[in-house]
Amino acid sequence: MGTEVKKAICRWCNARCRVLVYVKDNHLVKVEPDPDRPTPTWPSTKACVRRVMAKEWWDHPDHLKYPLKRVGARGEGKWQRISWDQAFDEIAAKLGEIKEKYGAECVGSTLGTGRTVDEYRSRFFNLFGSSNNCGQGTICHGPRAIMFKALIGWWPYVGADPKSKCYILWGREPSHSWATVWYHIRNCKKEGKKLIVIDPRRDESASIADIHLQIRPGTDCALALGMINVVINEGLYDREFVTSYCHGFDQLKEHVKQYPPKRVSEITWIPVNKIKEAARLYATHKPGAIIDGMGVEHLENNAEYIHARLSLAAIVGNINVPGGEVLSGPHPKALTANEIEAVDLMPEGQKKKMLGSDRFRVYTWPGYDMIQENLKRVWGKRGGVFAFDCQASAPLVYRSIISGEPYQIRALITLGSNPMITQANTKLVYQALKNLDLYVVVDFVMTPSAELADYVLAGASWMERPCIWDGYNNANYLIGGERALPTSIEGEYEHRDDYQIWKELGIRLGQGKYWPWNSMEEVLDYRLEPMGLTFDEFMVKGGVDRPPVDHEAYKKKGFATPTGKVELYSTILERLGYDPLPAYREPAETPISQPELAKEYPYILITGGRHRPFFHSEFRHVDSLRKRHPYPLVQIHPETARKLGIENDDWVWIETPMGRCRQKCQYYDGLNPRVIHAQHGWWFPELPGEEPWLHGVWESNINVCTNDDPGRLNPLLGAWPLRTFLCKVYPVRKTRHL
Ligand SMILES: Nc1nc2c(c(=O)[nH]1)N[C@H]1C(S)=C(S)[C@@H](COP(=O)(O)OP(=O)(O)OC[C@H]3O[C@@H](n4cnc5c(=O)[nH]c(N)nc54)[C@H](O)[C@@H]3O)O[C@H]1N2
Ligand SMILES: Nc1nc2c(c(=O)[nH]1)N[C@H]1C(S)=C(S)[C@@H](COP(=O)(O)OP(=O)(O)OC[C@H]3O[C@@H](n4cnc5c(=O)[nH]c(N)nc54)[C@H](O)[C@@H]3O)O[C@H]1N2
Ligand code: SF4
Ligand SMILES: [Mo]
Repeated sequence: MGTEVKKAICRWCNARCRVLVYVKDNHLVKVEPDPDRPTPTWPSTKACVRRVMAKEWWDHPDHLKYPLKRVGARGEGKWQRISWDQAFDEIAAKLGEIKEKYGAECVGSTLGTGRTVDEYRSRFFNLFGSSNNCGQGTICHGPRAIMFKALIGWWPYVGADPKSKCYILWGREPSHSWATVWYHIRNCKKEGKKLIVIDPRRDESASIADIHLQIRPGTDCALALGMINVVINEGLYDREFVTSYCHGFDQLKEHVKQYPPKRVSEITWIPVNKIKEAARLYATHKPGAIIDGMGVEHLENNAEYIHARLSLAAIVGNINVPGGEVLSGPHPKALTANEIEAVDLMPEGQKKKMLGSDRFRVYTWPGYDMIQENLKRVWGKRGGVFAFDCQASAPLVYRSIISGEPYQIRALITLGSNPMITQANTKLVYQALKNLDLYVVVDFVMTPSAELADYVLAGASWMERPCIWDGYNNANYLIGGERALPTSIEGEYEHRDDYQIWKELGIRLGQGKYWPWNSMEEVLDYRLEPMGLTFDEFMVKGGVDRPPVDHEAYKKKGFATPTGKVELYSTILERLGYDPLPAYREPAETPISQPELAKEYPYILITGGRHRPFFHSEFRHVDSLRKRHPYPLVQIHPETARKLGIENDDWVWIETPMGRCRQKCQYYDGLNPRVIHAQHGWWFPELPGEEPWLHGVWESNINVCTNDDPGRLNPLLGAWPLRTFLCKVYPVRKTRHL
């Protein structure tokens, strides 16, 4: 066989570039940008160092080839190769036993940032009868997705639209996190469009912005309410849209009287005139789009911030106009991921057992049912992927494993996440994983989480599975990617794709009739059937389908909310027992809320601003990438650092009341001197895997310092904070290690 070229979609980061995978005799040669499907990712695909290292990643000795079973004690690092049949048989038997003895709810799963194919996970768990899936959706995109759906009846899967005249990057730094948006924003600036950046750091976006609001971490909700106050007081809102299409404007108007610019300035550290300037610029340069990110989703007050910022976008008239925030609805024909998740097969009684569904009612079953009913009425389909829009609250899941309260989760399956690094409060996660009866990890390499498992299964990467992508069923477009490489080659490696894994477990647990498709390609044929195409035909036609968006749809059908309007005053939140209007709350751990603690821990810690070339905890083992960024970095204002006797490049301890870890100091004057910014995602694959090392999980992993106390979780969502902690920093005494 000669060289074949497969049209795939890269899932090594969220850009999801369309790429060509060159394959010779079933083996990977290289990954190149796809010139026939270039927009909008072309520049970033071309420049991408991860794409270039594809072969190095694939051939790396750490790349798992076969399923492994633990033979020593948990965490001892002793493993035995087993067959997939043995793995599936034993795991399914154990899951069945737990279900029988304790109930299906005692089995859960952890999700990562959504680069896996989670509709099959959902299907498996819905059929199994457990809704205890938990993970990153609760703090990443999920908050915006569910709040938007509750308040406005769909989530605009916001990229960057060239028709916008003004952007707000709100807690989003695309120069590091989202190359395609960054490329686009820079072009827009050249065309004279306006840019407002709201970020405690002055990074690349802020340096080209018209206005940079250097906000005190954690106070964004107050700022959004203050901007609404200015827009209303100065009459800068869209009267027609507000009168005809918004519910609760008068209540909002009354409510924001509590947030005059002066008070908001005191809360946020932003000068009054800048708050006013930003509100005016945004309200008068239309259409405009707010592109918000993890700077705001990782806050205790995240749901309320989203509510406020959506209200701001609505009253100035930026909803559904071209270049604004556009609700596309689902793809009109193809079956969505949600339609094959089998959500309705989950028994009612089991739904209610989802951990957190009594306390965090928006992001769990009660809210899901209420919200989706409206989406179905207007769009004909539900929105989103269930596994992402409705999750158990992870901090409660880990606590249940340890305490047995309200019941004990006994088995977890981790597929596509690395909770020992990425979940808040690593010590708690560690205790929980150690306490499980069964822990299964599906991954590409031995991560610190995998080291604690009973079974580590060698997962198939995006190159080994086909896909269609529709923005987690939030967008109306489809892009397709072919399977480029076989999932196994006899004598070389044996991987399994997500579909095979969930299906094989499902079949062994009596779900056989629900898994009629033999391969992922067959499921995709089924999903594209309403378009009159097979998956192969779709790919031959280019693998992209972008139906037009009807910007006027809401005028005919109304918004998919109970009132049919944008709910500034939310009837859903009211029915769920929450404040129907968004209010600012001071985060639990700041110099204002905890002045005593601040004497010992005087600085505000923010974590996890993205850094290239890594993606969360991934790729630390890939030499060509690691050379570009060998160590974890903590950004400290030089004034602060000097006061503490810290030189640029010194190793320093970062300590919170939860714990400490060390990173290298990077002098950074783009921060307020009272704020410290530490990277996340760090472990050292080169250090031993067995305990106590676990590949250096305790060395530089900032989640040792983060706090997921249930009292701090967002009351609507159960989301945990990853930014805004009190900390101190001090030099590390020189050691031989590191
Ligand atoms: N302190 C702090 N913590 C954070 C953040 C922060 O800003 N600060 N950010 C949070 C956010 S937004 C997110 S999304 C999370 C990310 O959290 P995670 O998703 O847990 O992080 P990743 O490192 O991407 O972990 C993914 C793991 O899955 C594996 N993997 C990748 N693709 C596949 C696949 O296709 N199949 C299988 N089987 N495995 C795969 C990778 O090898 C890796 O080990 O981290 C969160 N954690
Ligand atoms: N290179 C790389 N790219 C990635 C990822 C990666 O791990 N590496 N992860 C991907 C994932 S899953 C996600 S979710 C996205 C996230 O990408 P982004 O949404 O851009 O998130 P971050 O870079 O974590 O944070 C954005 C900004 O928030 C600021 N910030 C911190 N605290 C606050 C606050 O209280 N208020 C405000 N307004 N801002 C604050 C930080 O200073 C930072 O500049 O990136 C994706 N892209
Ligand atoms: S890793 Fe590179 S090629 Fe892959 S999706 Fe991200 S930017 Fe695109
Ligand atoms: Mo994320």
